[in-house]
Amino acid sequence: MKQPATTPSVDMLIVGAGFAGLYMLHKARCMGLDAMVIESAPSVGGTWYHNRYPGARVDIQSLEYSFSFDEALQQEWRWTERYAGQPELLRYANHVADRFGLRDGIRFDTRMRGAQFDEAAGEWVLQSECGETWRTRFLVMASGPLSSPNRPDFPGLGGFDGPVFHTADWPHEPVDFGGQRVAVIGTGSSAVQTIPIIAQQARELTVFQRTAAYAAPARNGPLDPAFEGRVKADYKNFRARNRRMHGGFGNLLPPNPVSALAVSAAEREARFEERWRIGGFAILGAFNDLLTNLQANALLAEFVRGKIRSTVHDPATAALLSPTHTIGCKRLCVDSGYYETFNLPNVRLVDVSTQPIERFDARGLFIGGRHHEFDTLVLATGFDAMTGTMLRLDLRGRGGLRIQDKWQAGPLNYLGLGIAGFPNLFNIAGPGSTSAFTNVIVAIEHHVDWIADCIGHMQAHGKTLIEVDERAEAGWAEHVNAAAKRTVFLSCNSWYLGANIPGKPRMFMPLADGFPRYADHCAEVARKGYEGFVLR
Ligand code: N01
Repeated sequence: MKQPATTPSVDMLIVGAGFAGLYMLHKARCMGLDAMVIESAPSVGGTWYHNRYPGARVDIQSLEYSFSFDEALQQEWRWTERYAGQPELLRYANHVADRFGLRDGIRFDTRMRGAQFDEAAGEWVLQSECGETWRTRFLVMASGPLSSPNRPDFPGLGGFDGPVFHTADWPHEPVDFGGQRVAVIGTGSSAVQTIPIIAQQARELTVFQRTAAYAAPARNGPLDPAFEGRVKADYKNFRARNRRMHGGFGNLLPPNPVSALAVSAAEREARFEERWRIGGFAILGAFNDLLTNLQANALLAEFVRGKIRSTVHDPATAALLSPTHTIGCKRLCVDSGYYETFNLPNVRLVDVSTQPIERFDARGLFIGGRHHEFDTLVLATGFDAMTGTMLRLDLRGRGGLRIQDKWQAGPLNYLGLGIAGFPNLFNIAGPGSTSAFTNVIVAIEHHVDWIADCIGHMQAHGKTLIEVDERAEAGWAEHVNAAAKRTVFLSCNSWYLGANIPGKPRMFMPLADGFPRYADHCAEVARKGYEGFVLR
């Protein structure tokens, strides 16, 4: 393709048109910046564009998992269900794009190949996969913490004759499983949501499980208009109260401030039951030490195993479905009929924890020498989370520093927002912030607002460059690690640790310190003139 004589230049280039990219673009425009987004997909929505597998649904209530930055938007949008499904979330993303006139600032079907920092000009030079180039002063990575699907390297998979789908890269045409023998690999959140739906359609469904999942019932249903009215009558304060909650949601049902170890067995059971009936993540707040004390955690784990035993008719299947790791250590799944699905006559569970999947052939796969035959394969094998997308790029900072070298031992950063050696680059909802432990829209709004304030501060003080100080970055890595150590999160292999990807360095990536403390910390940094950053 012929290149224009001069490289187009903008004030801010944003990568990704999911919720983070949309709000960043809106905010940048409100500040008078010349901003644009590049997006690899043909439309907006990010996560909710790609993860369109049957059953995909949010696991935080929609009245909470939605933008708060515009009062008219939050009043006019009507969710139909307590937990919106993927099609409704995608409609919402499109509504936001249209309502704020954002589409003309987004280059669709444009995938970033890399970007290098031009020290002389103090600008980033970004290339697309198709060879287009832009210059920008600020580069904002809004590319999502869960946007690089993990496709395990199963021997022989390429020779499998049937269709292969990944939950995170689902086709746009409807997939008909009718009359099919379907295999699902994986039992994380995506699998837990899609298995009950696929089981209704398929002739046979075989689920290959490496680690059993803890799932709490969503208790999804139509959104109660009276409840919606109450929330919307005081939406501003409702949102503000959520921002003071550990996970950025759930202010109507705060965690019980009592230890699980301080009450009688009967009292404990009653509190667990109460929250199990409410559904979703409520159960994790039944006591204040379920995610920080292994003994307390074990009591909740046993409660959920009891629910599995009383739901699943076949004792051997119930035993296999019963997790043995700490609960919440991998993100708790929120389900609609997951365990019940294993009572259906057409559904089979196969353990691959002791004997892994050996290889595929044209008609199925082998485990321990035994052949399992099926027509269609669904990979629900998750993501190369938090760093996967950035590490696939040719991203080079000051002095040609490659992001792959910078993050060789793990994703060093400060506040999750900036990286030493990568000036004027901001990351949204990535490692080092509470992103994965927060209602992610709350995290996104916080990050975007912080970035906008920071740029406003730079403009007001005649600064053009901001860069993380390496000492602040080292201190932050210790801070993230120390926060994880105060929890149960280091006690199992999760994507939070990078443990789901062979060869990935183990470093606890999200900050487990709670959103309010994190937000206060970021505010304090700003108040002190962006302490820990160097401004020039
Ligand atoms: O991915 P996962 P996910 N052989 O990594 C298994 C968000 N999300 O897409 O646990 C056999 O959780 C793997 O086994 P193991 C949410 O934050 C939210 O389900 O590594 N099995 C696991 O069972 C979530 O946490 C929603 O032993 C293999 C599964 O594949 C995050 O996205 C919905 C394997 C992967 O589970 C990721 O969820 C969906 C192998 N080689 C997702 N490799 C909501 O509800 C992997 N597995 C909003």
